[in-house]
Amino acid sequence: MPEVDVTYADVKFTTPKSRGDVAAEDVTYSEVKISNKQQSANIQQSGSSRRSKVTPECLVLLALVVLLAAALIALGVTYIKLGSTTSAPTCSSCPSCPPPPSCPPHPAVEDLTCLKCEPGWEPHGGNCYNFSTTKSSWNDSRSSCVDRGSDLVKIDSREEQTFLESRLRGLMKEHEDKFWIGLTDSVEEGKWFWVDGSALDKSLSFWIGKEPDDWKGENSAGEDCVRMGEKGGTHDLKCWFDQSCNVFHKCICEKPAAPGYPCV
Ligand SMILES: [Ca+2]
Ligand SMILES: [Ca+2]
Repeated sequence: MPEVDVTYADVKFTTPKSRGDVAAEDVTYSEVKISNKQQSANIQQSGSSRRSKVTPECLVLLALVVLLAAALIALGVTYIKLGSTTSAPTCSSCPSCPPPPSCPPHPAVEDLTCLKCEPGWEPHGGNCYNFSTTKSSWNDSRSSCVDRGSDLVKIDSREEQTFLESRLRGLMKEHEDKFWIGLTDSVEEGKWFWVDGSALDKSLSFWIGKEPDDWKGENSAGEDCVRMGEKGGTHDLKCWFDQSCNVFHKCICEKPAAPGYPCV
């Protein structure tokens, strides 16, 4: 049964007290009926109004939730990226900066300034040189170098020849006070090889005058070993002579300088 009808019945059985009351009853009935209709209409309007207001609010709320979720996801991704970046420290190439523990040590800035030579050896260009004070044959001279972890000098550059030629000027006491170097053609005449087995580079030859001449006046076997030096010096670095290997001379030994700490 509809609620409006119930309200109508309740009003109908109210006892009238006068004509004026009847009129009032009718008015009441009419008013109540209208009132109930209005209430019903209000209820319906309220219901429909509530339904029409909730839908946009829900949509806005839903949109906000979606935006918030997206923001949280983006924030999480950013955090993970930052974490991976900070957990992998970069390996700086700055030589003076200590590398992070996870990085390999800096490549040894090879201690060219810290290369050391033993007492009695002169450093030059990463090598150590010893200028002997005693004289012996070429073979014995070489053996004395090898016994000290070196060999007769091999001249690899014009710069090295310049250094040695200049150095000998101060060491030679007389014209014949020359020094053996590690060059020989004892295996095959005219084929000059250094003690390390490499052939002589003709562009880095410093023969003086008509040398090598393999002169046999002193030894019939000729001259298969090389000595160097001019007491008064040379203007063109040329001061090599071939000489009999049995002649006694001083010698120049050479070996690589050893890296060492501390630098002093
Ligand atoms: Ca050399
Ligand atoms: Ca000669």
